[in-house]
Amino acid sequence: MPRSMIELPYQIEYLSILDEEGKLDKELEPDLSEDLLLEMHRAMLLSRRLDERMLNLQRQGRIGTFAPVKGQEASQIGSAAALDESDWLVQSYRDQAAAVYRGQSIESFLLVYGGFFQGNQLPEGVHNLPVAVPVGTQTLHAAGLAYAIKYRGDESAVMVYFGDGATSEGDFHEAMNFAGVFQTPVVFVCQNNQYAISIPREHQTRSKTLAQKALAYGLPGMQVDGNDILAVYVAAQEAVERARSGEGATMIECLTYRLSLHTTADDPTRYRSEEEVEQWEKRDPIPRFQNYLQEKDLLTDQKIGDLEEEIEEQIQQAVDRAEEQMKELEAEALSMFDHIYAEMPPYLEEQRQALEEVLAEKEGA
Ligand SMILES: Cc1ncc(C[n+]2csc(CCOP(=O)(O)OP(=O)(O)O)c2C)c(N)n1
Repeated sequence: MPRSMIELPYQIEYLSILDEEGKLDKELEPDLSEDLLLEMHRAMLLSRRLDERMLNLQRQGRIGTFAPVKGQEASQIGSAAALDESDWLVQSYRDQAAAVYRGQSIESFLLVYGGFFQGNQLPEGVHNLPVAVPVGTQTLHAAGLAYAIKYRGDESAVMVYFGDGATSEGDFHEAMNFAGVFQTPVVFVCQNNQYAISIPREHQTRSKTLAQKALAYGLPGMQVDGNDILAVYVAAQEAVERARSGEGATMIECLTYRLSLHTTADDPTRYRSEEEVEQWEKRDPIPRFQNYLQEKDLLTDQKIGDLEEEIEEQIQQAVDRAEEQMKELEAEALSMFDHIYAEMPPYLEEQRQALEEVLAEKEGA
């Protein structure tokens, strides 16, 4: 029989636990502690307010370009919450919600986006990799890191974030293939926020889902409502368990939406409609989770108000500390030329000299 069908044993499971109003599917509700639920809620709110504050700072010229998380908080916090401290988080440029949840300071991000590489020096014990900006490259870092963990016989998992656009990059496919072949403990979390800058998801692939890309590499793939933090948590928890118990990698596609700008250099009104944004605003992950927590009597309007004040204060203190540090680090600005080339090319030598003169002038002023 030269022509016959090969049966493929896989399907893509879709998971949603909280609907758009935050109403619960009781049968699927995970058994999470009150502390964890409130911690996740706080982290989402902190990220939302940090986005707003950073946008103001950028517009005032106090930091440079950055990528807001707004809309994707559930995808990031729900997945990061399934990790232990000893696990690793491999982040890209829109993942500060998860990175801060994992113990990275707010100041470190303000420094990085203020142009100070020192922000990328992560504290001992925080198992996050620094932000990777080249799209998709971090998937390979994660595959390699997970290979090292397996090689050493450790039991940690690695979680890596990337967008829908990154699935069009060769790096993503190499990383998935490597993870499949070597059964490395990686959780690939695709935050499908529907756009790669102005390119809609439909123009990235003809595949019905992004999760099904996993099947070609012999990995399980799952699609979840990425604005439903409970669904994201459950999927991530299962994938992390699989990784830790030696069963290898998983890909999770979180269906979500970037409610804000691609970066502060972007104008999304040029490529997407107001109606579309409004549709997704109705699925905003934060009010949805708040409704659920209020239904469970874990949260009241009063408590949310108190939390808002506490978060505002926390962010203000971080901004003050970061701006103080920026002033001090300006004096060391020449160090940006160190550790790049053994022999500096002439054009950089010129730039270094020019900066040296500017700094000397400032010093004398
Ligand atoms: C290798 C590479 N090519 C192009 C860019 C420019 N670029 C920055 S973000 C981006 C879109 C990425 O979209 P996606 O992976 O969906 O992530 P999102 O920004 O939506 O979170 C592009 C093309 C880059 N940073 N790296």
